[in-house]
Amino acid sequence: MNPLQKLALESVDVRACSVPLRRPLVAKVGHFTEWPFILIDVKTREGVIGRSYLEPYLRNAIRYVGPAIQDMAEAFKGRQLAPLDMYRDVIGTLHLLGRQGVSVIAAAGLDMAIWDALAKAAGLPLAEMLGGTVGKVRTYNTNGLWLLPLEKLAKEARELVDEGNFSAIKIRLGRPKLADDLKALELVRGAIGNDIQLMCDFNQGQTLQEAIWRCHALDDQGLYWFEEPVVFDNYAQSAQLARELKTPVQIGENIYGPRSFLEAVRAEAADLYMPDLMRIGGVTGWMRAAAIAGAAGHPMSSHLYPEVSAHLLRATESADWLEYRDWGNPIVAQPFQVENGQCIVPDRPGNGIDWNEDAVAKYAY
Ligand code: SMN
Ligand code: MG
Repeated sequence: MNPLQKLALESVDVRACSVPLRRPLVAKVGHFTEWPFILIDVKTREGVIGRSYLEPYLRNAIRYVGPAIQDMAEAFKGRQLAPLDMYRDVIGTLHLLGRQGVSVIAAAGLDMAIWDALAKAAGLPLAEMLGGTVGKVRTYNTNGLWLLPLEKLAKEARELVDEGNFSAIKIRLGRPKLADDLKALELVRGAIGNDIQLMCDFNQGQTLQEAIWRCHALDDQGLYWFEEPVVFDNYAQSAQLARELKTPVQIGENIYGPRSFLEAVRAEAADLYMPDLMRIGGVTGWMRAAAIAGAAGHPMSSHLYPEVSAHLLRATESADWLEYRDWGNPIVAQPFQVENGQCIVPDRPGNGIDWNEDAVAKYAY
């Protein structure tokens, strides 16, 4: 198409499906045997379709996120597709909906799909549209090592490394007994050796008292980072841990929007940050957070959303690690490839997401 042609928003299709998990998730945030997705197709008058998905954790989220997306799209019907304008108008003026929660989630989904449409219309991969290049992004495997019975850990740890010749994997910690966390680490290290980086995630499952006690006890285990040791929005507590501990503290997946992100950085709540596209506000929210993290000198990793996050990490000043999870692979037509622990950002226009419609129909609800 003519690259100078502008796009106008026509309508949005929002669908839900839920994909069975190869390895059920067992974490402090919940137990999941399947993973719900909200699929978004932004249709333009010019015929270009922008695609994105959300991972809302809860099956029922479609009931409230779906209408919020439709309402926002309705407000933009016929207008020029422009994510910054959309973000300003939606986040900035829909005061009743606020700058957190469902409104940001809905805006984020729409934002990612709009950026996809624009990049497609320009004939550029999203990374290039943002001024970067396509290429490789280092990635760690997060596809397992949940709060499982200890005897299952060694085999699964080895599998996780071998699935993509990964150089880093993540384990969830915070078992009732500290001795069991230590045993878990011993078993995993025994299976993968000392050359693989091992991130760990507490999923906010500790009080400050427990976190001080447990994280100090784990501080010499060579863990690559301590993720969300305490509730995510108590920046003062998180900052205390980041100051006290040798192991870097990582937070970010629950932070809503760049303004809250700036508050976390100002509070020195963590050493490392890993925004989640659904909560940080899509591509627009990510790029604003990335400017803050880059200027403040904090490495920035991603949370879920491997396809869009991979493009963004190619355009992020302090880009660190992509979190790789394959739970969405069945519903995307061309899942991203991982080679030697590196994700390959595909050299095709847009964010690279297209639906495997047969699978979407199979898992629709
Ligand atoms: C996580 C992600 C998705 C579901 C549960 C837990 C985890 C992560 O916090 O960082 O991968
Ligand atoms: Mg986490």
